[in-house]
Amino acid sequence: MKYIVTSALPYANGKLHVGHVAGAYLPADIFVRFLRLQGEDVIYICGTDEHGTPISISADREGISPQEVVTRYHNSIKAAFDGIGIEFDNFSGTARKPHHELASDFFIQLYENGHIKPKSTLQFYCDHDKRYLPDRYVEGICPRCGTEGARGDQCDKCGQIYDTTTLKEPRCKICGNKPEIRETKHWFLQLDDFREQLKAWISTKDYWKENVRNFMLGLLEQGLIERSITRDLSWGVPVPLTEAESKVLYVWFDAPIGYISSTIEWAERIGDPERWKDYWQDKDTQLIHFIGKDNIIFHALIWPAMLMGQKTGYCLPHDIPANEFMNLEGDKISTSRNWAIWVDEFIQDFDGEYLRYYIAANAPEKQDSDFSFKDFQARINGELNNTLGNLANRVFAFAVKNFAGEIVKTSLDSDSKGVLANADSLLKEIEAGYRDYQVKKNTRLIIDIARLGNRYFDERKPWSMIKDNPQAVQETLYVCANLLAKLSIAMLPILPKHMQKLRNMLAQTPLPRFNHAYELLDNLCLQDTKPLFQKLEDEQIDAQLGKLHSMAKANQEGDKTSYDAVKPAITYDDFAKLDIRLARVISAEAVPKTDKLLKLKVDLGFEQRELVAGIAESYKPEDLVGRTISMLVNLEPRKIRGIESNGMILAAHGNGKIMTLIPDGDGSPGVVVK
Ligand code: B3M
Ligand code: ZN
Repeated sequence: MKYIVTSALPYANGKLHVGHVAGAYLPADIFVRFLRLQGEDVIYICGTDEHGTPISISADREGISPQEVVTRYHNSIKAAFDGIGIEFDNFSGTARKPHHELASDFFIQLYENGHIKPKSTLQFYCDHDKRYLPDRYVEGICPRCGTEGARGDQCDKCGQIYDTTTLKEPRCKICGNKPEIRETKHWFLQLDDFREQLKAWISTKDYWKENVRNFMLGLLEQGLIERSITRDLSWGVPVPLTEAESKVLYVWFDAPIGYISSTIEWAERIGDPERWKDYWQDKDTQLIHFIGKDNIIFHALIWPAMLMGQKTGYCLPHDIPANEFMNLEGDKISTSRNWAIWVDEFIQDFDGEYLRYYIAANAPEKQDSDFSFKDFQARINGELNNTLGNLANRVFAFAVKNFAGEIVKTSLDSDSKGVLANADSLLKEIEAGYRDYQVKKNTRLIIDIARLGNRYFDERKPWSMIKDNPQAVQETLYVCANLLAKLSIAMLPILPKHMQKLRNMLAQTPLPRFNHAYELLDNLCLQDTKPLFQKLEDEQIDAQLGKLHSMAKANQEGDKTSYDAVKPAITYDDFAKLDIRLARVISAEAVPKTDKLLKLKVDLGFEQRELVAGIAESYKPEDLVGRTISMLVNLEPRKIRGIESNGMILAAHGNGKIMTLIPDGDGSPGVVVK
């Protein structure tokens, strides 16, 4: 049997946080490690999702190319995965050429089979920027709740989704002008063509998790509407049709194809370019997609339809174990509110495997779960240190002190036999649990093996027998060392690094099979024994909680600046291109119908200028008149709300306030700042 295991491709538009890890990555990594222990033929595939409007918007905002945004986050995400031992066979990215080629091919095959059709639609068009504006490029007042700053297709405040053209007072996010509504053409995937095939396919999936299966049955019941799969953007996979100039494929159309293109990249990298076909083009391959619950529709409906519509025979998803969400300290994780634990920061302060353990023990498999720092501390200390670590420490210390680390086979009394048999029946349950993605239950069962060992050790009181009955002590150590060997295999998928260390201390082979856990090790000589885990102190946990709350608070007050990623280095020549000077404000007035904008007239000594500045929330017009401020004077003119703006005021944005930068002394207008 061959397996392709995938995890949802993370957007290359932000860093990795614990919610991502809990949803799609750790459960998959654990599953893959388990399959390897079973000797299965498995590849684990992922990569970054590098298209979509948010990435182009980030790039526009920072004044860099989308590729630069993508490279920055691809590297950051990959480093975070490395730090917590998530090991893919290949980690690619969807902006790469082979992916573009395969995605175009997918489109063409569906198109030629009549499953993609064009249709006229109404869309915003900015006459100033001469372009159609995809949903997120438009901002206005929510037609449902009246909130300012609502996105083109969805309001963050009330969560409603609406037709873009119903947005009130729409503005182009690039230039601020009012866009017009124009007719344009887009291409739609005819999902209904696949209805019967999908129904038949789903009917064979009675083993799917309930959340996924019910969701799908509901959708099929409602009927399948066609889905627009093209967008007016320049960043993405160009639509491979001559009449679709300046349009790209919708990010959710090309992203899942990334699972295949990343496998192709893998095959090339291992020097066997056709090898990917052995997996993807074999109908019996078990293709398993690990995702978060918000991605179900794309993986269980649209993606299978896309695969069904290809001439190339690809395997279809065998299972889609979608997880629920992990909250944080009782609240939904939110990157915009900075309410998140970022993996790169976490692994600066803690061992990455502590995160694996806590998330595994608390996995949001059937319902949302919660990450709480106090609970994290309690579990690491209580379960890893005081239970598992304690069993290893006391057994190893005793064996080293009294028998120079030699543990030999002895005859077993009925208690000893009973303990070992109990452990084996737990192992059976654990083995079945891994097959069934039950990481949370397994974590508990493995710790139960350690509990069994501690109880047995306590009851046998080896410290009171060592003088009179060393044979009985040998037996106790033999049983406990074997329990440790068993759990070193059972826990290997969850804590690979620590269990490897434990196995080294037990002088065991690096990569066992799960089956070996049922066998007894007859003789062993302990090596280099050391404590496995470290306790987490209250101060460490308090510091994390303090940081979490202060970051969220700073964010709420508008002080995002200090947490923005530092931009890439520039040369002195780049800097020298900026002409920054002092300017004196001659007059100031509010721009009608806005809260944020002031129209200023300034004196630069050599000339006077008019410009629009977004500082009205912190300054009244009369406060500014007569002040000397600093200004970028060679920014190309821009039209803002119909007013030509010739320059930009420099101001710091922090703690919810805007603070213009003023000279420390009497500077006359026109003086250069450098
Ligand atoms: N990029 C991740 C998300 O929705 C999205 C997954 C793509 S999987 C093909 O958070
Ligand atoms: Zn515009």
